[in-house]
Amino acid sequence: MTKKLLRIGMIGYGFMGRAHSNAYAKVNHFFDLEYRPVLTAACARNAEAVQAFADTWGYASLETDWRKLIARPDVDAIDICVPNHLHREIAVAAAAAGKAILCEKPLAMNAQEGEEMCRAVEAAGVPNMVWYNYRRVPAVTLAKRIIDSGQLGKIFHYRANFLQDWTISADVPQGGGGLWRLDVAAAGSGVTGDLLAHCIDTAIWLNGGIRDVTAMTETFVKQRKHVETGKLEPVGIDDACAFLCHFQNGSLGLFESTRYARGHKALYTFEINGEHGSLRWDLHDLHRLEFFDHRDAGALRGWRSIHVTDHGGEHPYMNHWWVPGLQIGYEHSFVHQVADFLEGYAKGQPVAPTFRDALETQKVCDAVLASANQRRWENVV
Ligand code: SOE
Repeated sequence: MTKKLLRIGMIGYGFMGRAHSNAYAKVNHFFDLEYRPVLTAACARNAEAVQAFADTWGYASLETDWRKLIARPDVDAIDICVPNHLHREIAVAAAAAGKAILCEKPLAMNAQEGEEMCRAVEAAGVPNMVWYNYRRVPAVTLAKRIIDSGQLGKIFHYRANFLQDWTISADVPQGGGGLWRLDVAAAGSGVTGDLLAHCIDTAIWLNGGIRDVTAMTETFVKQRKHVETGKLEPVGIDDACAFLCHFQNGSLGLFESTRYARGHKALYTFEINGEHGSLRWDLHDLHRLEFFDHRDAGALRGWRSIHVTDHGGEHPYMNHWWVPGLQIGYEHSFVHQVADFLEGYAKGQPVAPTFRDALETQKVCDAVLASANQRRWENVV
């Protein structure tokens, strides 16, 4: 059957531009879908860089002004892969132009912007999704199924970490194309919006809403050279953040993120403890889910390490890939997200996390930053 086309206009060409383009290129090889994404146009201000990106990934045309991209009738969906401070304006304009929108995380600089983006996509009735990709690592999706089946019983604890070590040197500058994540004007926050946002998105998905938080943040390097001005400028982002919270289901949460944990490159881990059992997951070993069931027979009771690579519908997404036992990795979480998006698009159904879902994460991030600032508990509102 000839596929219907979803013509993609990609804005940005960094790490995420590559991750998403790769997913669009692969999805129809592995998933039987009504729609096929087509790499119609790539857009960025730097014509030379975007040309090189388009050549590598096979985009058919270029734009250097995102407004022109959005105005193009041959583009159906806008993928926003630019620094956070540009998300709102692009998304609101893309919604007004009737485009579907796939926006890189976090949704926005703060919840106020996020709310405006939600209103824009909802008023326009356009499909929208935010790239919180870790939900679709098969082991994480399996964790969701196990929790939803009630096997863990009442939940008491949820804890998550996202640890990196790439900004320890005070010589790393801030700003510009590569290091905008260190520039508060472009990123909005540091590890809270960049890394904890992933942990919060997964946590809300697995364990429900977060009621209130108490947080601390630290900026270890107070000044860094700014790539654009060439001057030493104050650092406005949080280098590290830890917070406690109450979930709406009564369980307690403990979250930590830093870019100063020497030896850790992207150690995202979570653990959830319930009345009957526990689950834990580690991004560095992402195809495994560890499960403990207290109801197992006494002598055999212990942590199981489930290699989440089996077929037969038991292990999420895996029947689309190789033969049982052969694992997949990071990039596949994006392929799964595109596959789910295209399925929802064909059926006219929303695909989570929508902008509205991602706004919940944004609200928690805002409360975390406010709590650290005010040195007190903050409700998530
Ligand atoms: C930061 O280093 C980063 O690339 C985040 O921006 C991504 O969202 C995360 O998945 C990996 O780390």
